[in-house]
Amino acid sequence: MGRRALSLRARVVGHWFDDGSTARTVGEDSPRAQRYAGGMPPLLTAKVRLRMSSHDAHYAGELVDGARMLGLFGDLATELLIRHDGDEGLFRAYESVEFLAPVFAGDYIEAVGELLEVGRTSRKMRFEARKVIGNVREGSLAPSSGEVYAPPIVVARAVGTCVVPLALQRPRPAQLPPSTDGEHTLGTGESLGELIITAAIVGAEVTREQNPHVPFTPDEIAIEAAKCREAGASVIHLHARHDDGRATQDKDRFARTIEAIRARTDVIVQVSTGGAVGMSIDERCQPLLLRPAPDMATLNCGTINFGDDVFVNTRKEIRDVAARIQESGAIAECEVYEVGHLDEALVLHKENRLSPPLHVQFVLGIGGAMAARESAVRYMAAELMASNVAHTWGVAAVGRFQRPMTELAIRMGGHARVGLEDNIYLDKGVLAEGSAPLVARARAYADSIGRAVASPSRARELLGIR
Ligand code: KMH
Ligand code: ZN
Repeated sequence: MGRRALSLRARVVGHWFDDGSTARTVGEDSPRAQRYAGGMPPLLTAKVRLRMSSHDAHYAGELVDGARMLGLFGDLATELLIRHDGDEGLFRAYESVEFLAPVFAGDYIEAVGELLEVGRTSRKMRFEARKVIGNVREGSLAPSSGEVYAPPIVVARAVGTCVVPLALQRPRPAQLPPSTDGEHTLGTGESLGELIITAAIVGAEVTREQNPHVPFTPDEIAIEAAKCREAGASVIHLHARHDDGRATQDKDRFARTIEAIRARTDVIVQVSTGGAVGMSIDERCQPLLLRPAPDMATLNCGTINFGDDVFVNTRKEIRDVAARIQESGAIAECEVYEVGHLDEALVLHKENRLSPPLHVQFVLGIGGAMAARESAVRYMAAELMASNVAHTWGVAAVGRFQRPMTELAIRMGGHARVGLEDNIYLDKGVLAEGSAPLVARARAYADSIGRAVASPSRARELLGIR
């Protein structure tokens, strides 16, 4: 990179993309600006590391030209597009390019690309190239002497947009058609109240073979929780795992995991009392023995076929768990896998077994239970409204239904749960790199319809957590 490259700073303002959206220079507080500035987690990442050779040197003193860094960014963009769309796509435009430090032959360059936003055909990305190792280049030292830069030296940054024509994009599952009943319409986000995003980051069933980003240890879980908080989540739905990934409801393991989360972030912690299929009620309820009690706990409101297993919650057991939740001081969230479970939740409320307001999670798409269907969500939301019970409701849909059902709930005024517990894919054939990208996408959808996202402290108020 020479003097010419160092002086190059390109900025394009008001550029139109294929999908009709505008890439603008934006206010520093907007979600878009935060995302560019590194404040929000990316949807996908790619990385290359390589050594600049004398073939790369272009200017005097073995300086490498800035275009070489742009070449790396182009390779990263291509990888991100192949991962996301199954096609190499095309680089359309750079919105900003900054060359920040010289690169010489012999330098080791690590370049990172991050997919930030996905439009109909446009893909917005951020890039950074860092020098991690270089030659010392001091006359008094041997020409072969080198050094490790800790921290690495940022040599170039850029933000740009690529396009993948619709016909070349990997086929995606059809989205739900927009509602036609006029009861809830798009574009009224401001009137829908704040959105509480719950991140289900661990689960009991999902394995690292299915998605290598599932966190197991307390630290891994806490790091992921903090990323999800940064992306817009205010509640973490929490399971615990042994180091080898086995599901556990062990009280001490939950204590260590919650302690690690608390050390990193201020999210609301909602412990699972469902655990894994086959666990006894005593085993499942161990996290409720913790003091101070967890903020929230799930209350599974009925028995279902759970894929090939049976997830047993008899009426007696449901009341037993409800009593343990009340005794602990945690706030219950009723997990509703079938329409009849909603009636059970309302009965539990009537029996004064739950601290008001009533919180209901519609769990959709479990094999053998209620499918992920818009009509089911509308029916249950309407039933809750008709009950005249103070309540909140949210949707947790599994697999490919997570995205359309999340978006449905967001535009209907409900809340939403996303994360690897329920869905391991960001898109068809594209594994999510943790739960944070799924949270970021839900938040981006809320932003797009003007619905605000609740902070943990605001979510505490909405959920009645003291
Ligand atoms: N793992 C499922 C069998 C909950 O967290 O309360 C139960 C579950 C529900 O995940
Ligand atoms: Zn769970």
